[in-house]
Parts: sequence; structure tokens; C-alpha cells
Amino acid sequence: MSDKSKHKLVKNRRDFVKKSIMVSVASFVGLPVVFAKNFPEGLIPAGILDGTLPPGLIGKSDKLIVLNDKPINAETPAHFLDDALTPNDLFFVRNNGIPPVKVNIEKWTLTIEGEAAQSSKTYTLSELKTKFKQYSYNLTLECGGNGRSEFYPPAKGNQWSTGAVGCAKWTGVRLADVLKDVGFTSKAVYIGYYGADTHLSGDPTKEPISRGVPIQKALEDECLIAWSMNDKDLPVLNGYPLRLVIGGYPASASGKWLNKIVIRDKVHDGQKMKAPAYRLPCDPVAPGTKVKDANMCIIENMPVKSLITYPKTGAMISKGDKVEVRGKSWTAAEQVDKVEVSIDFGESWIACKLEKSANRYAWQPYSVQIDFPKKGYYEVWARATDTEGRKQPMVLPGWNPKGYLNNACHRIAVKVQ
Ligand SMILES: Nc1nc2c(c(=O)[nH]1)N[C@H]1C(S)=C(S)[C@@H](COP(=O)(O)O)O[C@H]1N2
Ligand SMILES: [Mo]
Repeated sequence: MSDKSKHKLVKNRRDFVKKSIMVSVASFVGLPVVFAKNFPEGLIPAGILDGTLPPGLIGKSDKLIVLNDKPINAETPAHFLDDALTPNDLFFVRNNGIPPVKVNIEKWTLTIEGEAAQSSKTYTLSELKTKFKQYSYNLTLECGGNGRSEFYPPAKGNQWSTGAVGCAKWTGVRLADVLKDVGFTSKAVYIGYYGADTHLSGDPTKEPISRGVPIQKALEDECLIAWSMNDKDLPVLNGYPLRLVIGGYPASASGKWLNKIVIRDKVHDGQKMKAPAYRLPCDPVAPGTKVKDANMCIIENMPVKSLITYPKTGAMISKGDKVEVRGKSWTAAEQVDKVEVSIDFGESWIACKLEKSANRYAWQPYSVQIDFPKKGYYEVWARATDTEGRKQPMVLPGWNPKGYLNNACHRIAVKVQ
């Protein structure tokens, strides 16, 4: 890309962000911003600052790539996922609706109820914090649609590249402890969540999203009701003041702005549980096939995957310099077992040093020193294998109508000169 066209892109993106902010202000007050074109770039509208307007991208780094502003969806470029844990301001945002505008943490409550609950209980935040033992886990969250942009024929929805993933230290109470405190019958098969965000249409009777997980999954140690991310309050856009964090599952199971959990006697049927949302064809199909809703199955465990976080595409390397290639790998299995990289388009693979995960569902850093034999163009490919022997495919895995679960090998391009 020439410098000139690059500049153009950056400028368009800035214009886009500015326009997006103006659009959110306008949609919130239900009136146009009359002199929007004069609003200074980078300034936060005063209506947002005083808390009467939706938060926009407050609390988020401008290094994120904004895919959509209504609702807000933004991803993290691979080379900004190089930290051991993803900093809060760099953590991706995937919203289906409009985040709650004013959160009063004194009044925030979480209610547990449902057909298979023994009773109905409501907890304030301070009750949750004092009544139950607190736990911290490093958990990777990845949107089921991460990598969607590569599918062909294309799938509708946010065109995520590689950045709808991050791993943070989450602190809260175990979902299992709270469910057990309420009590549930032998009929319990699923839990579902509800959050305080509102539907894009503005219709208060509609939920933007209400998904869930099988009860066995909900009872795992690593499933948290969390209020803290990397030892700070959750960012507004990541669910402040309370969210579920369900490692190993599509991040759509990790309900944000959490205020209710239902214990169901059947598979939860909340918004975006029904086909085709977050479902794959039960049997593989040829690209472009129309699949009946009845033949679409709920996504449970996420596949094994990895990213190269250093260097980034475009890096210039001097001939003779050893380069440390490094990245992150994750799986819903016990651990990632090995990560290998290739610089010859997959003919040979070099084993990387791989760290054990801090706990299940935490991503695992890997690194390896690479010698590039000659001057020229190279691609570095990375491939992870987990303890269940599952390996990332080199190219796109099974096409599916909604473009989920692309765990193809990540590759970057470098020049050696
Ligand atoms: N209440 C609520 N919870 C939600 C969502 C949402 O729109 N509303 N989006 C889900 C989806 S699809 C994903 S991928 C994750 C994204 O979490 P993050 O925005 O904190 O990265 O939140 C999930 N939880
Ligand atoms: Mo998602």
C-alpha cells in the first residue's frame, strides 16, 4: 500500500469514528446534531461526559478497530495482543444491543430463578462479594464469529478479522456456588442469562441477547460471575458492573451487565439461542449450502487456536538477525500441547517453547527464535495442537452459513533484507 493510500485509510477511519459518535448522540436524544460537521475531532461530546448519553468507546484504546458503531463492535489487532494478559482498554468489544447508560452499583442486583430453581433469590453486589468465596482465573474469551471475514461465500455479520479474542484475569464468585446457594432440581439442564443492555430497536420488551450453557458447564470451577478484570472494575463496554465469564465456550455465553440468571428445565430459548444464531450445521456442508434450522446445532466448546503477536505483518528484518516469533494459543481442552511455526509455507515446522496455562481456559504464550536463511519475503505460520490431539487447519475449516469458528492458522508476512 502506498503511503498516500494508507493516509487516506487512516483519515477515513477517523471520519468514521467521528461520524459514529455523532450518530450515537443523535440516536440517543432522538434529534440530529445540527452542526455535527463542525464537532472537533477527538473531543468527547459533553452529553456523554456527564453520563446522560451512551458511553461510546469510553475506556477503550483508539488502537482497537471499530467494525460497527450501532451496536459497538471493535477488535484488537494481533500485535496488540502481545501482553501476557490483555489490558482492559485493548480488550475487544462485541455488543448486540445498547449498553446500560447509568449504572448504580448500590442498587445493582442479580436474581436467580427459573423452572428448575428451588427458590428465587436476589443478591446485591455487596452480598455476592461477602457471602461467597472469591476466585480469580485467567480466562480467554473469543467471539464465535472471530475470523468470519475469511469465509467464502461471505457470511453476514461483523466481519471480524483475528481480533475478537483476549485473555484477562477475572475475579468474582463461582457461578456454581451461587446456583447451589439458590438450589436447583434434578430437572435442571441449562442456565440462561439476562443483562441490562437494551434492544437496538428501542423496544423495551425485546432482549438484545440472552444465551446460556448446559448446567454441567455452568458448574465448572472456572465459570465466574465476575466484577473485576485485571484487578480493576470491568470496563463499561465489557459488562460493568457484573458479567458471566465462561471459558472455553463462545464468548456469547459470557453475559454482560448481568442482572438475571434462569435455571431452565430445557435448553434455554432466549434471544440468539435459536437457529441459526451461534450454531453450526450438525453435519458439514459444502460452501454456500442453505441449511435448515433443524439441522443447525448449538456451538459448545471452542476449537484450538493461536495467534502470532510478534512480529507483525510488514516487519523488516536484517539478514543474520535472529528474530523471536511469539504469540498466544488457547483451547477448550485441558491445555495446548504444542505450537509450531513454519517459514516455508508448511513444508517443515519448528517447535516453539510453550508455557503451561495458568489454569484451564487461559491462553498460553509461546515463543521461538527464528533464523531466516536468505534475503526475501517470508510468511510465518503458526499452528497449535491441544491435549486432545486437535490441530488447527492450515486454511479455512468447514464453511458454515454464519461464519463461525474459523481457527485456521494465523500467518504474517515479513521481509528479510
Ligand atoms: N448482555 C450482553 N452480554 C453479551 C453480549 C451482549 O451483547 N449483551 N455479547 C456477547 C457476545 S456475542 C460476546 S462475543 C461477548 C463479548 O464480550 P466483550 O465485549 O467483553 O469482549 O459478550 C457476550 N455477552
Ligand atoms: Mo460473539
